[in-house]
Amino acid sequence: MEGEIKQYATGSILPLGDGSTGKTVLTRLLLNPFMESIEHGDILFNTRKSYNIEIEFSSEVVDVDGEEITTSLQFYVFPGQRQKASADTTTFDEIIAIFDCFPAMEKINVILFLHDASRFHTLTSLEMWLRFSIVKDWICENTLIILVTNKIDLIQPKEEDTKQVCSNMYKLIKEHEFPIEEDQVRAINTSCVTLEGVKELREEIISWIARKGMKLKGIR
Ligand SMILES: Nc1nc2c(ncn2[C@@H]2O[C@H](COP(=O)(O)OP(=O)(O)OP(=O)(O)O)[C@@H](O)[C@H]2O)c(=O)[nH]1
Ligand SMILES: [Mg+2]
Repeated sequence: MEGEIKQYATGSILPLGDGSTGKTVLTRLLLNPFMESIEHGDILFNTRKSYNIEIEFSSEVVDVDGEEITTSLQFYVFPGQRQKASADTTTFDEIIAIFDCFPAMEKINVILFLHDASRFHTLTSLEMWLRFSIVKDWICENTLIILVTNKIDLIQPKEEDTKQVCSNMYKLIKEHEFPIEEDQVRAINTSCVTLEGVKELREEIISWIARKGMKLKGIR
């Protein structure tokens, strides 16, 4: 039987940011935008601090210029904690050292730089997270960078702060001669409580990976 050629695109997504900024919760919400409120509540109230890598996948058919692309998202979520809290807890640096050599971690399609709108220092520490991504050489011409201001249900972020950070990030990336355009650094405000911005963020990620992710062909 003759099969039909199917188009696939796959890409990695890396949420980065300090502990408790919402990386794990937001990832779970991005995976399933149609969840029941009971599951939403369970994710919000029962998510614990991460001490290991969390790998999550989802797949969806996306129309790109009239062509159906089966788009797979691969989320690699690490703990935000960089200082050791006690002898038996693990840090971001310890876990990344193990998973660094994953092929999917070589170049990242979407990096989410998350901060918590109610804790200003989590915004200023994004420069450190960006410098880390630069050292790791995760950014390439197919990388979309999104500054995610999370927890906007707690406090409304100042637009000028977000704009300033986006512009500083782009400047730093260009100083290191990464081949990315200014519109590859974007900003989205989210709340994992009200779900504001979550769908918009999901659409940005899926649409980017459908177009710029690794392309494969297969037979249906
Ligand atoms: N009010 C509010 N709380 C949130 C929001 N997003 C996440 N939280 C809460 O913030 C806490 C931390 O969320 P996590 O997703 O565990 O944060 P994380 O960035 O993965 O933290 P680490 O695993 O320590 O790196 C949890 O209690 C969440 O329920 C949000 O948009 N608004
Ligand atoms: Mg976590």
